[in-house]
Amino acid sequence: MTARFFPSISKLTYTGPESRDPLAFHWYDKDRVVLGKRMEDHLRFAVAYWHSFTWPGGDPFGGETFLRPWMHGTDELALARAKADVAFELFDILDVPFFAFHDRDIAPEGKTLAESNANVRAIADIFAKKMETSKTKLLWGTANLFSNRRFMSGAATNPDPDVFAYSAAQVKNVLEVTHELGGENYVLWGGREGYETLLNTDLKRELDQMARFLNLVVEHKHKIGFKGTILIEPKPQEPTKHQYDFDVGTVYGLLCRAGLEKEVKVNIEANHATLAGHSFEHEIAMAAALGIFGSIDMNKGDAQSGWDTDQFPTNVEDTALAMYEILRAGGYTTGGTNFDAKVRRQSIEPEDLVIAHAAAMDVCARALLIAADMIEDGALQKAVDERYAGWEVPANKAMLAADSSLEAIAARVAAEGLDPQPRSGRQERLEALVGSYLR
Ligand SMILES: [Mn+2]
Repeated sequence: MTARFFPSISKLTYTGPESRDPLAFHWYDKDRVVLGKRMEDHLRFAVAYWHSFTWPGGDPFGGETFLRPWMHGTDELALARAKADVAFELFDILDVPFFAFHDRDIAPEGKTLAESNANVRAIADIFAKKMETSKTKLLWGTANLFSNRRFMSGAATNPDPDVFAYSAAQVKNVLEVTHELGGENYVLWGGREGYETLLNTDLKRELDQMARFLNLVVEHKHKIGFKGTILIEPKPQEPTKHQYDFDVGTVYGLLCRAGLEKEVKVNIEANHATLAGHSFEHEIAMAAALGIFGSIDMNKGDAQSGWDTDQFPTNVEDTALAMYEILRAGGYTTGGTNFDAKVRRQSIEPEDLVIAHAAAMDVCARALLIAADMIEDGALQKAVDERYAGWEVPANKAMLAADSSLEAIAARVAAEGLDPQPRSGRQERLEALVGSYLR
């Protein structure tokens, strides 16, 4: 194959909102300062290796449509090297600061785990060399503990202890590779950490296995001096019928049970949030409230489909509400905006990959500007502050203090003759206010 997969496309630049060139940015102006920070530093975009370079365009009714040249040949490592060339070519065209990968995305599985791990290291060495001259850094690495049939009953939660051991050894390798590449996070997605039927499942035992596995990962992180964040990516189901990392609230419960609520954060995916029956902004706000907000996978589902369609974001209002919650949470620390999204199966041209990312970056940038307006104007926050203003009164604050009691509160209600009067939640007024920032 040729060295360049996108021969006619050069690095995209900001041309302003008036231009209609699909191979340019109209809102993403990386050096523009928003709330005291460059747009690029706010958004911290990442390209996902899996969807962009490894997924062949199949669906349950038909196979490959993309026919990527690096997916056809006999020398698997040579193909993996060619794929790495294409990946860094796209990173450069998009001018993105980050990328993210699973071990199996970047290198072929060998006959043994040792061979597989060596393949991952070989490609990681190529990444390291490329990263010396590329601006693109590693947002996170992760181990694929779900594709191979050995993981069909789970990884850490498998009834077979040999699979637990195999998974631990695989994670050790990818965590170390992520550390060596300067990765800012390490992600655990438990796609098969769950069950199909309770009839064959010891739920408590599996939760105990999962808790110990998480602790093993955190202990090793500290042992090797990895300063990045360990992230869990919640998802309610698909592939398993029920997943233990159902949503942010459930993950927080798992973390508390494992004693890791101060060690591990969440990587929240928009489509996973909606599959769990939540809005994306709900999951972000919940994670922030619980002190475990880490990073996001920015994609969306299809409103008419009940599965994970992993589409690039196109809805500015929805994205603005998510960005508003990210800004309210103080923005990212080690996290970023990872496009865990894929082009549609019929979008077979190389150009489609570039345009999908560029348009999504624009949606996020525009959403960031709107969210920044909401923050700067302060009217939304003011309405919330006013709604809870009663809690600033010392006698009311005292009810939440450790020395309060039902007796004392009841005595005060009697003494003051309290008779609470309902007040409007003003939802439509606030929704109209949100609409005003979209103008
Ligand atoms: Mn994801």
